[in-house]
Amino acid sequence: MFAREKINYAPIPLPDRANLTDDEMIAAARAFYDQMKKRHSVRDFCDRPVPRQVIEDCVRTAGSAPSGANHQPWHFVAISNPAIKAQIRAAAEEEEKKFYEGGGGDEWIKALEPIGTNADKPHLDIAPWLIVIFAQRWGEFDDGTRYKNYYVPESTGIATGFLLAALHQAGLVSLTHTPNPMSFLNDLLGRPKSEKPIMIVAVGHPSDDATVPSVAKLKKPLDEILTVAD
Ligand code: IYR
Repeated sequence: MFAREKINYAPIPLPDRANLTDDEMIAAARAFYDQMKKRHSVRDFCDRPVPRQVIEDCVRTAGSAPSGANHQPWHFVAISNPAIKAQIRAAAEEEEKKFYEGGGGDEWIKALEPIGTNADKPHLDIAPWLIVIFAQRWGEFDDGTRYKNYYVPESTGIATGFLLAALHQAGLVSLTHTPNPMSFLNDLLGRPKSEKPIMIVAVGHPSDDATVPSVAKLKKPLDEILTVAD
């Protein structure tokens, strides 16, 4: 994406400055929290389609995330093709079966009990879209030479967070899914070995009888997650 000669330091005035009053900030921060706390990971999807344009804009949001040296070390593959989704489901369930039959280890499998997960992943078929996030270990200049990427897990993690927030804002539900190992996704989706699949996000609308585990509503209180030094 980058032409080597175009990468130089050239500051521009801060675009899109918000400039809110303190009261406006307080209201805006609370309104965003009120919106985000309604986001849940949902495992029960219905097959209602979602316009491609919505997915594209949510990925645009993800792509606006900050990243190490602004290298944007990510690639997203959005899949609505039923045959490809079925292949992903079959391959993921094969891995999950090994995990839940003991491969994950007793402690991990026990930790998942309150979440109610198991090796069946019907959402990978039913959700109208799967978005796979790939992390790029290195990038390529227009002339084909390689450059190193920095803070790749952090950058792709932030972008994925943006993606989940954007999907929620668009009125959709999502589920992050991380079969282990995930390298089958490179072959299935034709991505180069230099990219590491880090997550599958199932996206769509919830089924009428969708549930979430009650523990999902237990969030650590602020005094547990925040220390203020003032
Ligand atoms: N990858 C498995 C197991 C799993 C692991 C964690 I940590 C979770 O929060 C949920 C599931 C699966 O997707 O079932």
